[in-house]
Amino acid sequence: MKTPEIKRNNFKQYLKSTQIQGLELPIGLQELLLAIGHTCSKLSHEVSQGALIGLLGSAGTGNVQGEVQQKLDVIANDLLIDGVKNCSELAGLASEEMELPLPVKGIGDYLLLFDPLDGSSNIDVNVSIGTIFSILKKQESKKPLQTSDFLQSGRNQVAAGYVVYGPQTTMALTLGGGVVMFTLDKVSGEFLLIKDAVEISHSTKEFSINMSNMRQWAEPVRRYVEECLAGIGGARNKDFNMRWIASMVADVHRVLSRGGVFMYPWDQRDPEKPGKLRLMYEANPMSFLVEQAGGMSTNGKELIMDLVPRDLHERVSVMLGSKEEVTLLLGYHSED
Ligand code: AHM
Ligand code: MG
Repeated sequence: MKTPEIKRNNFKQYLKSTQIQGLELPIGLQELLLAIGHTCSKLSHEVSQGALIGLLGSAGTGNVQGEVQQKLDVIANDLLIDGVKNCSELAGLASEEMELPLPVKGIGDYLLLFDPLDGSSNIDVNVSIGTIFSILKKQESKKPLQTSDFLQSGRNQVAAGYVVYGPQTTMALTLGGGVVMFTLDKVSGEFLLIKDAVEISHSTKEFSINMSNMRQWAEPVRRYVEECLAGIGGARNKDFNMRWIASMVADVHRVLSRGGVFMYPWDQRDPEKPGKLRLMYEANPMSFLVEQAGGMSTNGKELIMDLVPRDLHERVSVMLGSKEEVTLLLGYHSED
């Protein structure tokens, strides 16, 4: 069945027309966002070709986190660097795949952080994966770049988003005035606006967590999940559904699309680590999106966006999504 044709703004038109606090989006930021969009549309093509062009499997290298890199992790990282390095206001960038930041120009207004291909364990099994990005303002734009320039709280983000490579390639974006979504039209190669003012419902019946870690969780998380599992006969008085894609991008996309709560909490497998996910290029951008869509995001004690990072690759416990659930989780942690 053919649906009637709708005239949709493309990404460029959206960025040109949008205003933040009554001001046009700075040209340098528009340029950077368009470069990210353009690169992700190329990456979407590579991802969809997979084995046909020999892109599956391990790269035989490790990253700074001690994780095995997949070929596509490395390709995505290189593509992103190449795609943004000539942006006029980009001072530097940092990536999950690189130990140190790359001073692109060293000076300029913006800093880019990204996870080039999140959900690496899903690449070879043809399950959704994605790119996550966060843009910060460089505080002193004319001074040469230092790693410490990146260590700003998530509240300082001027833009954040992700691109999920699934049945459709969809981008979610916030510039601090709500959340919008675009889907890649693979014929024209353009991202077209599909949703404005995305909102996460305050209540939900869906939770998302890797249940195989249950015995390792802290008490408040165990209590929360046990109550969800108890369903209508338990303390929550309703039945819950569970989903776990193991790609944060795809799991958060579901939360933004139909509500829910996503958790990757601290656990005692490696008690010194605050969590698995990284604060600066995974948790912060996702928290910005979630808050802008009316949801909440916490590490159990504080809102993630309020945390002041000490390290580029710092890890954090994450619980985000529908307000009622995250509020409950915060309450359970405060009793602990
Ligand atoms: P990655 O950045 O190396 O892909 O790791 C992050 C991913 C998240 O996308 C996802 O939520 C989590 O790891 C899944 O972890 P697990 O395999 O422990 O369930
Ligand atoms: Mg990741």
